[in-house]
Amino acid sequence: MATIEGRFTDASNLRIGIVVARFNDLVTNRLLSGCLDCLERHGIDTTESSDQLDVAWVPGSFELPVVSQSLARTGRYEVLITLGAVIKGDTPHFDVVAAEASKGLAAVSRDTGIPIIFGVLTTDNMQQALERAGIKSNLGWSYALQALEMGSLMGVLKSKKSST
Ligand code: INI
Repeated sequence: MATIEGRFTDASNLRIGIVVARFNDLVTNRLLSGCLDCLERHGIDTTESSDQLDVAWVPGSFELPVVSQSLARTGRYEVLITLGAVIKGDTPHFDVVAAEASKGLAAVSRDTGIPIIFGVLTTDNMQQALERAGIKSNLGWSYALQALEMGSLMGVLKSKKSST
C-alpha cells in the first residue's frame, strides 16, 4: 500500500503564484501578508528578487479565474493561491461574483492540472471578513499551508508517474 501525501518541509523547489483581488483590499492585503509570512517561515524566498514567488493583482474576485488560467498555462508554478473577499453587505451581485470566482477557479484547476488554493472569503459583512484576515486568525496563513501541501503532493505524484 502506498500512502501518497504532501509534506511541509521540502518547499525549496516550489514555485508559487499568488493572485490577489484589490476589491476589499483592506481584507485581501491582510490575507496576503499572512500568506507571505507562512511561506517565508517555511523556506520560500519571499523577497522582491525571488524566483520562487510571483504576486499578480486583479481588480476583483471575478477576475481571479482568467489570470489564474494565464499563470497556470505558463507551466512555471506547482501551485497557485488566490485571495479575495466577497462581502454580502456591499452588493446585490455578491452571489454572482462568489459563484463565478469559485466555479471559474475550479474549472481552471481541473483544466490545467495545477492546484489552485481557493482563498476567497465569502462573508455577510466586513467585520466577519476582518476576523478571518487577522483580527481573530489569518486564513492567509492556512491558504499558504494548503499550497505547500498541494505543491509537494503534485511533486510526489509526478515522481510516481515517472517511476512507473
Ligand atoms: N469583487 C470582490 O472581490 N468582492 C466583492 O465583494 C465585490 N462586490 O461586492 O462587488 C467584487 N466586485 C467586483 C468584481 O469582482 C469585478 O472586479 C467587477 O465586476 C469588474 O469585472
